[in-house]
Amino acid sequence: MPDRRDFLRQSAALGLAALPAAALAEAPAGFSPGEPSARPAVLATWDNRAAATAAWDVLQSGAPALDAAEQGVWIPEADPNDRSVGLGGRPDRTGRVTLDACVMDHAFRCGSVAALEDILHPVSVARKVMEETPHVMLVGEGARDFALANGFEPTNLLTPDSHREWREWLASPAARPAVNIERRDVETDHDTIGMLTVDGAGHLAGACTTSGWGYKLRGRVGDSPLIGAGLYVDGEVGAATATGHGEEMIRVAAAHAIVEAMRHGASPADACRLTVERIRRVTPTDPTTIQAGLLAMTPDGRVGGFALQPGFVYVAALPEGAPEPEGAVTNRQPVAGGTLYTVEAAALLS
Ligand code: SD4
Repeated sequence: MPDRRDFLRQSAALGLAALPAAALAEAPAGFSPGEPSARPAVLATWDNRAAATAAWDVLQSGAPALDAAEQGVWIPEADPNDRSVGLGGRPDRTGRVTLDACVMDHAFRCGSVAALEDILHPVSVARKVMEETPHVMLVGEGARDFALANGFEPTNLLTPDSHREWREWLASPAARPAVNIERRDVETDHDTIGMLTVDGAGHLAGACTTSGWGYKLRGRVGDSPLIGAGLYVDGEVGAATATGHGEEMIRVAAAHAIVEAMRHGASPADACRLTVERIRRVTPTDPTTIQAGLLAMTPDGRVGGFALQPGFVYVAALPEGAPEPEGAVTNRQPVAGGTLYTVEAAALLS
């Protein structure tokens, strides 16, 4: 066991100096005796209520956390109106829909795919990579070949609407070559899903899936399929996921940074805040032009989130009797045995 001096030294290195003394005295955060248990629980980025409800129902049936996370994110993957995930997702600038996804469970098992084309449920291909191969990550054509060899059907993911919007984008000034063409004003239409789940046994899992940055350069991969950037799960300490401009999350290994902050005593919301602060401190990009929306969960079902810009909304399904999530709760709706909250996360910038 590291002594307190070691711990304080490590904490300073991690930028945790601002934590209250009470938080520093306790580690790891996942096991604080006396706190009401909030299991099972589901947490997801953006207003993904249908996905959170689906995951909640899977947990209510007694299935493990990983099944819930996978089946929860199937909903936006199959929704043609969701322009950031799966079917109907915005293509790259050459008009091809390329998908990024990953899964991770409490036992450090993880799988991932990046730049995958023609497959409706990249999250399930990621799970297959985890379960059926000695690897963690497959990309591009190799990932597609692996999916087809494992029974996934080829599917055209470019819907007529997203094709039309891409053609309009091509004709717009935004499509012309320019310095910093990849940068643009903060989008308001993100809805990449990162989902964290904990089951009744206290096992955590997570899934993250996206079509990535709309009209990105061909070959661009964001944070969502990267274990440690868009998703990280440590079964003893907690889990974290991210949405927003993936380059920023990659820069600081955001999901891993959040989990490490929790390991050193930070609450889920504080761990997200510390990581957002770090992003703002180190980014070479103008922080007012980027978004980072971060979420975290402990094995006892405590949840929290924090964002760089206002407007980051998340959903949490929690059992009856569990404390409400921190932040501005904008909607409460009943789910079997619990409540589904929509929460506007606190933000660093105004
Ligand atoms: C990416 N983080 O590819 C993803 C995009 C995202 O909501 O989160 N959109 O950078």
